[in-house]
Amino acid sequence: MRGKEERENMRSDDGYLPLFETRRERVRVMAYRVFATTVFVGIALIWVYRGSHIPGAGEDGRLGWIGMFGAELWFGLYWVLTQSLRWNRTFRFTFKDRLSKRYENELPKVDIFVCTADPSIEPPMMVINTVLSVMAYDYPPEKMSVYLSDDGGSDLTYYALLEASFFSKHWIPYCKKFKVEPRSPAAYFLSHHHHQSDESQDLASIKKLYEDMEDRITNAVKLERIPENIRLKHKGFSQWNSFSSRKDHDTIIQILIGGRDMAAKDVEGCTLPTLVYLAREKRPQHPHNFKAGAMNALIRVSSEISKGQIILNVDCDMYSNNSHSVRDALCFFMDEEKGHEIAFVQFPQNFDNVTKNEIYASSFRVMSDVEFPGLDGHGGPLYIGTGCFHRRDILCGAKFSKESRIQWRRENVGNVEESVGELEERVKGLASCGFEDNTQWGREVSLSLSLSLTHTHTQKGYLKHEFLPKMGLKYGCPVEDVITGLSIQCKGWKSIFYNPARKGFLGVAPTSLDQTLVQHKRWSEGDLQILLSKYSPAWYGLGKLSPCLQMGYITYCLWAPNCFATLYYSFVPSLYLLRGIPLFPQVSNPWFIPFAYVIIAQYTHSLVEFLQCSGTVLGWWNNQRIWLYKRTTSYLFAFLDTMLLLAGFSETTFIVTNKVSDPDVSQRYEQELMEFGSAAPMFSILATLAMLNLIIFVVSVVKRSVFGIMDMQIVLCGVLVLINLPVYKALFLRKDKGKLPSSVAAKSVLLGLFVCTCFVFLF
Ligand SMILES: *[C@@H]1O[C@H](CO)[C@@H](O)[C@H](O)[C@H]1NC(C)=O
Ligand SMILES: CC(=O)N[C@H]1CO[C@H](CO)[C@@H](O)[C@@H]1O
Repeated sequence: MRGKEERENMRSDDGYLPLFETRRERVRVMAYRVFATTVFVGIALIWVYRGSHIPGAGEDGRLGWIGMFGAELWFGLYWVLTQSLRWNRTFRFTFKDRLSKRYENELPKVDIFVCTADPSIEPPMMVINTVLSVMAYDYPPEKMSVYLSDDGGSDLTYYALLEASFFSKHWIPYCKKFKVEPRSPAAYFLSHHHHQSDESQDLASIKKLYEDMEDRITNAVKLERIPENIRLKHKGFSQWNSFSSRKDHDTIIQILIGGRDMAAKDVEGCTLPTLVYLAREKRPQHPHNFKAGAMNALIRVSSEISKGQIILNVDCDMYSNNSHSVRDALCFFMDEEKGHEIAFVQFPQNFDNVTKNEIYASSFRVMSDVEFPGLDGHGGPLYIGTGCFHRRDILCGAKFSKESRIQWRRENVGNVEESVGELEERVKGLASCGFEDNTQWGREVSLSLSLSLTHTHTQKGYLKHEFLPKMGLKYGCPVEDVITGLSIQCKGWKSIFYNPARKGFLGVAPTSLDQTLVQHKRWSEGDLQILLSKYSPAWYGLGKLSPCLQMGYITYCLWAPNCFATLYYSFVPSLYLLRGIPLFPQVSNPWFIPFAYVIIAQYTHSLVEFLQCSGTVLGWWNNQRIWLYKRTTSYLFAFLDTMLLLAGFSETTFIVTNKVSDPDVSQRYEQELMEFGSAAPMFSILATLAMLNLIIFVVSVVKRSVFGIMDMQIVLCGVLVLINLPVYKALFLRKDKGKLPSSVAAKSVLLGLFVCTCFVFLF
């Protein structure tokens, strides 16, 4: 009641002041629309030219020409789809002072989920730095609970978390006293090792505590076991007595801080946030559904322990770089006017280890600064699995209604009489394998479902479930996050993209080409599966999402099929060059103009856009290279694997990206030297394409004088050679371990020569 009165007073006295503001870029967007229209005219002219100049039957190059037409049709149509991302960019700004003025005493509870899966590639020290950074949020500690889900079920991770719980008693008050940023100890000490000024005394002592802890943990990790004295001292370790393997164990749950008898205070006597360790039950015969399964177990367990109305989830490598992010997110959810429609607030993925020229294009600059703000203008960005705040009720299937207002009142959960031990026992079952059987949790989104006819759904009983709320994250898709976000948006909820100047979360970007390509394979594969699933943005989203948002989703879903047009363009024109068959108009031909215009305009625009997102020219060039490599390898493999999956030959897999690399690799990464180092099939494709183009380029230049002819095929071939320079270096010049193995070199040269010879003599 009181809240309502205040709100009305606020309106009458000083007008209604929203908690966040939305700005649209009108002038720039208008200018962009004009520009895009001219590019579209160019594209249309290219289509007309291709369609009207097809060589007759029996003429040279007819097949190649038709292929070019197909590729350009695809490129053009795909370009049209991507326009949705640039048509209506929207930026958000929050007013945290208004939030605390109005709601400081009514702030909702927030549950923070940190997910880790494997201690060998996600080191416990990294995990606890993330945990400590979110525990130290500038938010009332009694309203905050941090959960670590450990799918590795590792006692080492548990041990590290135990140590972190002790360290937090010193770290959190230190952060508050000196307004420390960022609040991940490792990142903070790294940025503060030079100037030890006024706070030096405290800094030195907290740093000492941290380093001692680090020593103990790294020692335990190195020995792969917990020191006996520690193991005996803390009863939590006894839960590993019945542990047989990470794929086969009981639920392990430990409330390290919080609850009636564990309400620890920090060294200054202040309450600490609740801290919980969870390793859900795993059985070999039971699918565990990867991260989505872990998230769902966390949702259930937390609903008995703290029941925060807001859930934040972060990957274990993404520490908080801004202690105000929770308040930022609440400015959206608690806004009186628009807040009730918002289901989730997504922060961008940023990384603190991208090098200046981002050799693997891993900064996602354009995505964070252009594309996602673009989606936000049409109803909200995708949910990308980390750095995202959700409303619990919506994640658990709440129905959308325009009128409903949520009550931000604190709910008391749990039994006050209950001890921590009893509580732990009680919630164990919620994280068991069998709990989800015959429930709506996760509701599988298998591909075959969408392809079988609707009446078979009824037979299988799917239709009758349709009306029950779907609970939690969806299973059966390598990008469980995107499909979950999509299904939420299809119900009518909105999402928000919030990208503050000081980044909210910083993670670890891949540091080798292999990791980068594998990561993109998973993403593009998952997105393609969404397109083919029941929740396809193309038809399920019809009428539920705004058409532009639909287009935006489809842009990502079509990543994988993009491979064909790009593959075609990256060797067919070159092969035809070898035989002197033109596939493009000559410079003197007026039809040359649309080609030149589209190419120059698009690339200039992309460069300018990249620079506006504070990238470098070389960084842009590297981005173009990765663009090509993703399309010719990751996307191709993703497409093929999805087809195999459709045909029933394979199963969904989930690969966790490695977050540790040996010092050698790190050094090369910092020198921005591309890391190959193995004979992965993807590299063979890259090397062969590179060799093919090199051979053809050399032959063409030798065969005719380059002067006087500005043949687009030569230019294209030359650009492909130029962009592949790091591959040639890795094939023939480099001596370090990151080079391409000589077997790949031999294979690519032979294959390149073979294809060229075949093409010249056989066709
Ligand atoms: C992370 O936080 C620090 C300290 O507040 C700030 O200086 C830095 O710019 C932030 N990093 C990014 C990428 O925003
Ligand atoms: C520039 C930078 O910080 N690079 C680091 C990024 O993270 C990887 C993996 O932890 C390190 O190996 C790099 O040195």
